Amino acid sequence: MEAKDLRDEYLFSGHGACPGCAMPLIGRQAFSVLGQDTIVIITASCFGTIISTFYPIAPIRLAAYSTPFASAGAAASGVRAALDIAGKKATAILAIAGDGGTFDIGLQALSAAAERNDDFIYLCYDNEAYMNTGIQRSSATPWGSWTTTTPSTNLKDQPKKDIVQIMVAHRVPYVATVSLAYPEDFARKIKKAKETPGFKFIYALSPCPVGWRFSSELTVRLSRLAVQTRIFPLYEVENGERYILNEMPERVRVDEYLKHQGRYSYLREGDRERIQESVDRDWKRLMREVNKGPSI
Ligand SMILES: Cc1ncc(C[n+]2csc(CCOP(=O)(O)OP(=O)(O)O)c2C)c(N)n1
Ligand SMILES: [Mg+2]
Repeated sequence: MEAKDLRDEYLFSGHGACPGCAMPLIGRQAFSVLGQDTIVIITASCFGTIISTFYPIAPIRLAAYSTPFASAGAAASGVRAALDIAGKKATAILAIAGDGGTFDIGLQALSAAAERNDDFIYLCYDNEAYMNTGIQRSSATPWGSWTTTTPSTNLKDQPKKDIVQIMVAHRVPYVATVSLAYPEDFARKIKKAKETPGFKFIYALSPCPVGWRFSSELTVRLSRLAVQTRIFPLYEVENGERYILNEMPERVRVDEYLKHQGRYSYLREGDRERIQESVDRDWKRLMREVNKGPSI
């Protein structure tokens, strides 16, 4: 494979992410598609603490703006308004937040920006817990999973919040799921988001070896297994109604994904079947939307 031109790279080594962390790879991929004329908005999170504010090192070669935990959506809206007044409409804005900063504390600022259809890309990398502060459960943590606040005696007993449906319900121009294991699909969606005016929500699963308790060389494999098991389907939704499936997964059993992760090692008898049934139900619901087509 031809070596990549370093002029297309905007995230370099020198940051403090753990070995096998998906998050810097997700950021790097998005940055390289968006290019130099981009401002990155970053909240408190592993991305914020370990990559963008790792004083005195600055591994991101783009203008970056750090904002408090709850406010990625509001900060990006403000930067957009300022750039528009300055006549810089072509400058892309990428807000990056984790699942805690998106599903939980940042939800109102995100919803408000989506409702206004403000012109920027919001990228949520979902490692399914508050990792930066020590693996606390979030509303993105899956049912049956271990975290430090859902110990083995009291595993998470609520289903994961469906953030994609929440964003689709805002009827924004573009919502898409992306995976590290499908880099061409990922790059195409970032490019499409850049070219689509208005609000765009990009949602990436971000395997975390420390919090999920798996061996650090398995990051891309788990990203792929999440798609193949239908736990994390790859799809796009245009204007809140047109669903497009990008990858038809072969339906690998969910256990192939669960078995590599220590956070699932406390599952009880029947729990794996319960997870499989829930994934099958969600998949059917998604297929109904995909097959419906846009309502005219
Ligand atoms: C208002 C507020 N509450 C709590 C914190 C502490 N804090 C910093 S990062 C973080 C976890 C972020 O979780 P998530 O958004 O999922 O990103 P991750 O750390 O998993 O990458 C928390 C709770 C904070 N910075 N501000
Ligand atoms: Mg998180």
